[in-house]
Amino acid sequence: MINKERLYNRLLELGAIGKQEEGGITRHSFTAEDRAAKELVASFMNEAGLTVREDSVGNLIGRKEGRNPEAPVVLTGSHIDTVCNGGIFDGALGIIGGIEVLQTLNEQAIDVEHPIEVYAFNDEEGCRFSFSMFGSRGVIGDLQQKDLEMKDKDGVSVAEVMKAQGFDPDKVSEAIRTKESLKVFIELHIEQGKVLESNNLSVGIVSGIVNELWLKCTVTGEAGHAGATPMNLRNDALVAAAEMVQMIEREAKKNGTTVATVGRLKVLPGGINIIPGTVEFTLDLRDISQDVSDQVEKEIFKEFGRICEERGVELHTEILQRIPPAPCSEEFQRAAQGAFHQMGLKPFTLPSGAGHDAMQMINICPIGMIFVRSKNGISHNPAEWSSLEDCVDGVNVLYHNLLDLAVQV
Ligand code: HGY
Ligand code: MN
Ligand code: MN
Repeated sequence: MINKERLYNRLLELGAIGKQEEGGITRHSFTAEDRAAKELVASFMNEAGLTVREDSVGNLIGRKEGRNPEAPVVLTGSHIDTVCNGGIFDGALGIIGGIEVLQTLNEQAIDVEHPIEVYAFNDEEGCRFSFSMFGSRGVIGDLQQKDLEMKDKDGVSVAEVMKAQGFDPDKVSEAIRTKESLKVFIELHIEQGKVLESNNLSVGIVSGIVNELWLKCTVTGEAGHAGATPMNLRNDALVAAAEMVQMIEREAKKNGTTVATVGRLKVLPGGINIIPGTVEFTLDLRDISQDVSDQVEKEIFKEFGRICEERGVELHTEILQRIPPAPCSEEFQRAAQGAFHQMGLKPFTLPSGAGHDAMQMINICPIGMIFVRSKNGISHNPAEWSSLEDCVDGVNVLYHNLLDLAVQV
């Protein structure tokens, strides 16, 4: 049904925005690259015959009208931003795939009862301001003053960059959608793991999304002279932090489902001949079970205390975000299985180890996710890749699902 060439060419065209010398693409929120990407996606939405608008938190939205404009809206889409030096499919596939479905429906002059909208969500990755899903949190009404005051590495706040791009931080609540106005949110996304590939499948149905706990940890020891301070008289913040990082890996490995990552670490003051006085690092902790995640978190904090005691350092932790796991609706999973059968594909269900805007949207409507195979399970890396055939399978499943949901009276 869909136009394969158009789908892939648009993915490649969007994937050319934010190209980095050292490889991959970087498109952070409220940057020139982000603006260029939105202009391009808006042009695709126009070509698809959709009405296009940008909401008060920077989400771009394309809408196909339904016979009943008051009927709850069927939503799809994903995020338009990327991590640093990321791949071209993460987020983009859900946007370009959603536009392709709506353009195909319009070209086939297929009328639907419910309006269908495709969102290009702003700032899902959280790479610029250290908390994620800004755009989808705006849609559910979860943005607070502290979020708008968060600063990037150059000390510029969310509110400041919003104003610089013509947004009014006092109007973020205008992006809110009500529960009554929505039917379901379905997100097409690459798997970013190896499960589909190891089962030799192109697409899968997501059962649920793991939780996400992001912490900022600051270890304070005592800066000192690297030459004149004997080893037994040191409170070296970096050696203490290093022991904490290894302990985090050890605790996460214990149960086989939890994942923990220290993605950022900063050593201060950072002189070759100075014993580090302060170390800042981040922790990203996830599990499909909130109870298991809570248990691992408790163990990690117990061990933090032991290490601080033994090494004479202090630890301050700041919760950057705490998002519960998000189950996908059973009804959607059954509907997706129907689409798989319709397409002669073997229905296969798997959890999502990655976080998605759907984790926010579950607060205002049921969610569903369709995964497309990732080559070697690689993502958040320039080598991220999905084949045209696999992307087409994913978009065709999305086509069946959106159509089934939108035609129901
Ligand atoms: O962090 C994640 O799981 C997603 O890529 N934002
Ligand atoms: Mn990502
Ligand atoms: Mn993503």
